[in-house]
Amino acid sequence: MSNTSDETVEYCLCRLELRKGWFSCSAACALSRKLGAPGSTGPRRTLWGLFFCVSVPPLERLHPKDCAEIYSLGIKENGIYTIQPDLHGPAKCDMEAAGGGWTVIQARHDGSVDFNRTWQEYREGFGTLYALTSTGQHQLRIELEDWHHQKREATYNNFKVASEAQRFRLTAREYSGDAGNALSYSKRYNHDGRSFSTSDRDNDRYAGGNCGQYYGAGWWFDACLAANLNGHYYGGRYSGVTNGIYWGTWYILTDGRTGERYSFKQVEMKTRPKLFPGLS
Ligand SMILES: [Ca+2]
Repeated sequence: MSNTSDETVEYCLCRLELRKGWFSCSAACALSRKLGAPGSTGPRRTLWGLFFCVSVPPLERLHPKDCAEIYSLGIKENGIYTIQPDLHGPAKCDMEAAGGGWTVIQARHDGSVDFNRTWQEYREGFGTLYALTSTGQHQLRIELEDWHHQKREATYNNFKVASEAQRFRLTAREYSGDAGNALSYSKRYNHDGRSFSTSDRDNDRYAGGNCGQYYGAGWWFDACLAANLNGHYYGGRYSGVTNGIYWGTWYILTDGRTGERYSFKQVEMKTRPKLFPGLS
């Protein structure tokens, strides 16, 4: 196979607009090529979504490695794209926030997905997360929204998720933002540098039990938490164990009268390379 520098290949990317379920992007692209002339560049709207066909030099991979690479190819529309490594389905790309190029790695918009999963279930997604952040330096952006349309964010300029051999240890340093640094709240409540724990795998620093089991979530528990974005999805206020979607530096207060706590309406966690070319 020749691989000269002036050779280009067509790269077919698609933004999926179907609301229900995942859709195979590569299958849609193949079908689109079969049915119509693929020669055009730029967005093409079809029955299945919006397609972008761009000509680029041959890549080492079949697909872009993350949303930042898609952005650097000139595709700057929010959407769901195929990336490699795949996140067990296409990835959601945020091409707008703080310069764009973000690969969404976790999202809570309703209670439809249960985050109280086993170690075995989490490891599948974490393999991808490790691959996304293992080479080069990466940023983490966390966006929180409450039930009154208030939004805040936390950005970590040094973000990494380690391999399974290192129990998917979290690195989240160099904070900036307006939501507060709940991942490094105090010496005892410090999620930075912690291993991941699930209800069936206790890697936390709480000697008296398993935080993952107590709070019913997989998370980088310490002893136990100042933040937990994988907590139970509540419709706002709740009482009892602090097992909701929690960010202790924003809405840390418990209502003294009712004992109620606050859970968030929406959360997104996203990552991109620190040296992102889209940043001016
Ligand atoms: Ca423990």
